[in-house]
Amino acid sequence: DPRSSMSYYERYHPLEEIYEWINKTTHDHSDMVKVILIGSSYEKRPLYVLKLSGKGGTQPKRAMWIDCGIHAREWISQAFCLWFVQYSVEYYNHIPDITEILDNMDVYVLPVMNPDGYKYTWTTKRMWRKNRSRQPGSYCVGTDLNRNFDANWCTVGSSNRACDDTYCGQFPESEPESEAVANFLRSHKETMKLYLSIHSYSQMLLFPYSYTYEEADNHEELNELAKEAAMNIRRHYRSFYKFGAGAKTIYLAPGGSDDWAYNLGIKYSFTFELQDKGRYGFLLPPELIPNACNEALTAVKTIALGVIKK
Ligand code: ING
Ligand code: ZN
Repeated sequence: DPRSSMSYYERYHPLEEIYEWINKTTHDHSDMVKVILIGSSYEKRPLYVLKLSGKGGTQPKRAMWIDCGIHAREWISQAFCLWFVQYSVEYYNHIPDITEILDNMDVYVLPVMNPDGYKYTWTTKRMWRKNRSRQPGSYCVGTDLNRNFDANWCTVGSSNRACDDTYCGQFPESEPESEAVANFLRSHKETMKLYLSIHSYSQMLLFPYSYTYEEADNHEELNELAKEAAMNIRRHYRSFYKFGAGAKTIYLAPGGSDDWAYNLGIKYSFTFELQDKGRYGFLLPPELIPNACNEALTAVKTIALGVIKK
């Protein structure tokens, strides 16, 4: 059975397995990986961030952030965070690009930003997007965590109705998951140089703004980094990724994490939409995990190295 030879990283994993994986990875690579509890979800599940660090480079270290699984049903996203951490611990000091990245930046990885929603997609409703918070005066459940940040919050492109998939929540950072991420980034804003948020699907490399059609101050710089990443993906994997400011490239969407991080002062801020372009959509078959993750890895490395060289 060829399936039995598929690696751990070529499969999707339920939440409990990911928690076990976090535990095992931090123990097996205690020289490189530290675990940080940044908060807990609405249903009181822990939000663990893995801090990856190399030995070299100059101090104090700059840092970058990657979150996965803001949206529950985008399973390739959570799978990518595991893939990225595994690649980092396996190839640090063996492959130059990841070595250079980890020698120059601490990398904070949040593999499952929305654990309650992720759990729910495994047990009850595969196409769930939001978290699982209860809303006063409504039978509907859940806030869209990527509409809950304080960036033109709850304007056009999101909904103030609790039953909708893009419900913005009661107020900015009303949700424990978005509040935990925002608090962590605020407390690390001096060193944090790059923010990355991993979603699916549609194969796009997006950057601020999504809440307005206006261009970011360093639009050209962001566009060049995204273009280089898309070119590298095309060269290596023959896959096409669009790139551009969120509002013009995908749709107007206020309250997103990348726009908020950008306005906080993290001037290199991106949202990746991984495979595919709609054939399978959120139900990307596990056979496609390696290619999807390698494409995303190419984009992460291209952009991180570009930021390091600035
Ligand atoms: N797409 C994102 C969403 O939250 C996005 C697009 C990017 C919105 C950046 C805001 C900021 O709708 C998916 N697939 O979730
Ligand atoms: Zn998403």
